[in-house]
Amino acid sequence: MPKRWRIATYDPARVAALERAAGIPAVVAQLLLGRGICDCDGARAFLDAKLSGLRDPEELPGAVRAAELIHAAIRDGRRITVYGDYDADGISATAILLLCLRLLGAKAAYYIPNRLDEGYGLNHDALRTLAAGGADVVVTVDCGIASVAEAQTARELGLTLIITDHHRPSVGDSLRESQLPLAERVGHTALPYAAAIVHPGLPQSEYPFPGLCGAAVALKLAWALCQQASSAKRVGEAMRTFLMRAVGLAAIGTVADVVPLVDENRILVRHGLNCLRHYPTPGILALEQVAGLDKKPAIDCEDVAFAIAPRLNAAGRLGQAPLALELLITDSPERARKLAEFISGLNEQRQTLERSVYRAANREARQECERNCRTGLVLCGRGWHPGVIGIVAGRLAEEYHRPVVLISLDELGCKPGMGSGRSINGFDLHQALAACDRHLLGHGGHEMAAGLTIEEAAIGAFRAEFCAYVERHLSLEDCAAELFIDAEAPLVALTHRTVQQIESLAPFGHGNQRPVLCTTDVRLAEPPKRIGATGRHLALRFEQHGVSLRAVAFGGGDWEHDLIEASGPIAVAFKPVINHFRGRQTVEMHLADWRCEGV
Ligand SMILES: [Mn+2]
Repeated sequence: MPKRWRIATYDPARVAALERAAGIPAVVAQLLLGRGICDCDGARAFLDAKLSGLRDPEELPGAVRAAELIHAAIRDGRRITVYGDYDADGISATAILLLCLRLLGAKAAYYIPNRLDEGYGLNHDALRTLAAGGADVVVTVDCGIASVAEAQTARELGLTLIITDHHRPSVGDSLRESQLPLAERVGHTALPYAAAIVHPGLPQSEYPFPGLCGAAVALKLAWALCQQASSAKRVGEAMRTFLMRAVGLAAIGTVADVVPLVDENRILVRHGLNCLRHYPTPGILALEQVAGLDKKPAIDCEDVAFAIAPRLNAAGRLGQAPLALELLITDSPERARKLAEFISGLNEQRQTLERSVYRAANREARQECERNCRTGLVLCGRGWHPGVIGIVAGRLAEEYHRPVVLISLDELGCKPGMGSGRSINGFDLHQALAACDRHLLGHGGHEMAAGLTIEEAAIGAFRAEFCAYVERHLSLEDCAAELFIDAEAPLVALTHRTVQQIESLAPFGHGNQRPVLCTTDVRLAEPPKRIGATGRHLALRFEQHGVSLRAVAFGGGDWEHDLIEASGPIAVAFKPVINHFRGRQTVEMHLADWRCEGV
């Protein structure tokens, strides 16, 4: 299905004013205005993204109280366990807090639940195990805010519970009758009882930026701990080095959790990418080496998203998250190298599993879509590895542009099915599951991604209700994929200087996408050439009014035929990039889409 192009509108007078005031090229001014930055000061702050732009940790609700409680526990020699999560954000968050506690001389341990047999978040059995093992204080990272009943268990076990999280709390009305007295109600939400809750986005919170990931919340708490330990805003040298490492780890969590790269997240990632290079833990260094990143002059968001985070996640997906954590916190380069190699092996295993589930699920998806073109997909298969169904659901949601739920059925048919769903822009998956929850054993997540458990026998009824819900809430128009285009710009405008300025809007990612430009009246300067081992990509050269530029269409190999057939001028949508090759820098286009003109 062809994509609809949506070109951002703009006001030429405002573009001209910002162009003059900030001394930047018109297209850059237009890109900034499109990102809601209207004046010279805003443009400077955005382009500089200084580390000092991070808010003081004292401003984060709960951070001061949590830090005080933790310091008291350290002073009293009480044992602290950091309770984390098995994804890249949760592992990074656990590493940050654990390194900090050890630096402060705490008796600190960690616990990461097993994705395959415990699942996400606090659970009763784990808390009992921790209490029996002598833990006094449990500090959650990247989880816990929805664990109303589990917090009660912690209390009964005599544990001091400190929750740090960034997920949505439970809605009070969704709690079972028996749980209601256990929760503290704030408006419509129900919070677990805890000695402290550190969270950037609870209802009635005054914190200006709720978009922090779990690792960034952990970083703020660690920073508050360091400040209190130093009795000063400026911390000593060892703590400073630790905090720079922690900024690098927080950047991994931020990119991996796909939170919007604006405000504090943009600052964290911009500086964190540098910290990963200049203040690496032995584990980060080893990861960079196994992924071949050590040869690059700098680490960018794509390196984190496609090389570092998937390796950490692979460990969790295959039930080995503690190894990824050990990798991040070890002091030994030798052990780091071994762990990094082992985890890369797990990542290759994950890729193989993913391919096989993708093939099976895609076969089903194609048949379903032929039957009904405007509804969601609920697909299930026996033995699909539960650790990869989320990634495959994401790929299918993108390909078919509709919400997708994949359910892994137990090999023996005795345990309930485990499902994972991914959504598309404008469709709230969390709400959709809540609307069908009478068929589910449990579910959790947010707008774009969610998990569920379901009895096998209930899948048919769930599918019918879920698909009916999708049909009611998704128009035919929503089902057509859209391409957002930031601005029109002729090839002649793509000078080295301008494209370099566009690069300074980086780091790019969710919420701050690499700009897409378009232009018309373009012709092929030479026949396109398939490149890549299997000819998946296309190398091209475009020409417009005497200016010619090289372009690459990643995954666009199949366009070859149609592009040769297109006789007249075409319109192209593309991302301008600077290509570094053998010490030379050239402007290049990454082709996103194209169309014949006059149709
Ligand atoms: Mn997270």
